[in-house]
Amino acid sequence: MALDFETLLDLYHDMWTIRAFEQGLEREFKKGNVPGMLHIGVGQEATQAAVSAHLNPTDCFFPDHRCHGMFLLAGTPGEKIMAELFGRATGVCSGKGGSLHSADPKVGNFGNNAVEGSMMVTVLGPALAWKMRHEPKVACVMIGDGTVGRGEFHESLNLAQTWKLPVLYACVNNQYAISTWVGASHVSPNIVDIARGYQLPCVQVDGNDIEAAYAATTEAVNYIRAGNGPYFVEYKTYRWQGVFHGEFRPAEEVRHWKEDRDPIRLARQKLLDGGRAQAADLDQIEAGVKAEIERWIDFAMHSPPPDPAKATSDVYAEWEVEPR
Ligand SMILES: Cc1ncc(C[n+]2csc(CCOP(=O)(O)OP(=O)(O)O)c2C)c(N)n1
Ligand SMILES: [Mg+2]
Repeated sequence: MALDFETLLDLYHDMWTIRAFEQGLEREFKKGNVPGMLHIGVGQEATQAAVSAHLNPTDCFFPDHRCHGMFLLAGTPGEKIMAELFGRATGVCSGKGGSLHSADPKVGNFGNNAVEGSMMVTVLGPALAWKMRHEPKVACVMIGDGTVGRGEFHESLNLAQTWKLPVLYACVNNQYAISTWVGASHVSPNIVDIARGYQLPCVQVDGNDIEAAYAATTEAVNYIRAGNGPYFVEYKTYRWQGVFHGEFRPAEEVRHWKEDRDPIRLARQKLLDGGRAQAADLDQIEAGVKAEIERWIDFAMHSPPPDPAKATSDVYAEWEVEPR
């Protein structure tokens, strides 16, 4: 399905925001400026942009370990995310969450977790609350192909479909979990084949084609908001790198996904086709985003570390019990 020009241009901007953020972050990580583990989502931008474009601040999403881009697109100021990843007091979680434990509920980011798959169970909580209140909201959980091997995957799909909970399962099948090919550890390399056993609607889509990814997400979200229950979308994609990158995958496979299937390059071509956009304008989007990311890095670098005296603050939430 072809998207209108403005929407496609916005998504192109979003995808560049994610890529430039991740590449800037990786550069600083290699210099030793970013503490802890870092997993980046370069190559998977279309998937994240398509999902983010369908979520409102009153919905919620549980990002996974490659979803810094979704933090940004949800509306948390970029410098606050960058500072968080740098472990600085100006970060969105005061520098205490980092890449794997950050949240910003104001914009619907209910937080990630280093335990793969655990959010698949947590997502059922808000989903059940909204179902009981008859609120047409979406609770989204981002999961990788590796999550299929976790018990939570099956518990979650089973309960969500049995109770018809408003959950969007956004499965980012980048075909590898660390260095294991998806077909080597699951009964099918196509996760929808497995998810379908739980009788919810399941669709597999080209996660590097922004238009296809967007259209599949629209259908899923419309279905969920109409009160029909959960929906499973498998976005087939590829990660360009990661903590362990390159060495375990066939060189030709990596080349193919980077050069022939780059989601940004594919979107750029769609924008240029028929003279809808000028190359110079698209270059300007890229340059503008990159310059902004450098400002965020500068902000992070010049921010103080968290005060050790505040190590135990913000650890537990205040109790807020709503009247029935
Ligand atoms: C329960 C659990 N087991 C193992 C790990 C270590 N680990 C971190 S990332 C990862 C691979 C996850 O693969 P996938 O879900 O396909 O996501 P990808 O990294 O490919 O985006 C693993 C095993 C973990 N974080 N949690
Ligand atoms: Mg994977």
